[in-house]
Amino acid sequence: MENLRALMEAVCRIAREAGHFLKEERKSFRREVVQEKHAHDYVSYVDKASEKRIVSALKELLPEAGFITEEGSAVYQDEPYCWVVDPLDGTTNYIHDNAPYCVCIALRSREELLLGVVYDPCRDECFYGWKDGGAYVDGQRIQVSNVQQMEDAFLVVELPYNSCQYARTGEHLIHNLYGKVGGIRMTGSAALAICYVAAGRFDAWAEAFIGKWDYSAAALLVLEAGGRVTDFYGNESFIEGHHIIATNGHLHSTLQQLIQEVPPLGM
Ligand code: LIP
Repeated sequence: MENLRALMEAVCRIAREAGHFLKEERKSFRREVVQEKHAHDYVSYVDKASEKRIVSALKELLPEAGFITEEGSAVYQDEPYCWVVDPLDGTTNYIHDNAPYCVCIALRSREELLLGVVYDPCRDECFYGWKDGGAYVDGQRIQVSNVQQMEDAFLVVELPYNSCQYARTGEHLIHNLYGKVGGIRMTGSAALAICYVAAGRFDAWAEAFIGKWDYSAAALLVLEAGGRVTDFYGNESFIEGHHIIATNGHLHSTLQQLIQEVPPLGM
């Protein structure tokens, strides 16, 4: 696709506007409006309204593209290009007036990710990048860290909603990493945590039962920042997957082996 950079700059404007909408709505947000899609998987009018705004803006930008979105307000009919949109990643944080939460927009072809934008309205930081164009945060080029050993690693172990299928794996990871690495965090926003891997603020991240909308935009940034992204089996063609590992590259096989010792049920 021609001129990915110009397209990405327009997507950054759309993501910032959507982020400002989230922040404005947060001021008058009432917990009573929250609905539950699945156990502990929440949604509110803010997720849906934000998605509608983003989808209509992207339709003007690239009318021929399809959509894969968290709230399902637009569809994919095997178009050559597809937007992958999470209008509010970190919904549970948002509902409780916690950070982080963000807006995620990726564009992909049938084979690969082409551009990614993640806007964090809490810190007013915009992470973005395009294929073969590098990854950036607010104009600064970003690179993954150079941490080689797990004992020095600062990593993220996210626990998805699907506790019945992931509890054993989560417990195994925490049990085998706790006290043996530099630090473990759980953020509640896959997209921002993966952006932090791209920026060298974390060294590795892993989560299962994750939506394409949660990881696609940020995964492109890790690849452009010199890192590695695969599914839990180590496949580089991960964009249809739901079990994802994103690292600085050095720690990838160690983390993947640890997960494979107790893989999620049903995987
Ligand atoms: C969330 C992810 C988070 C994960 C949650 C949920 P949402 O996305 O960002 O990493 O642990 O289960 O999937 O629902 O806030 O867009």
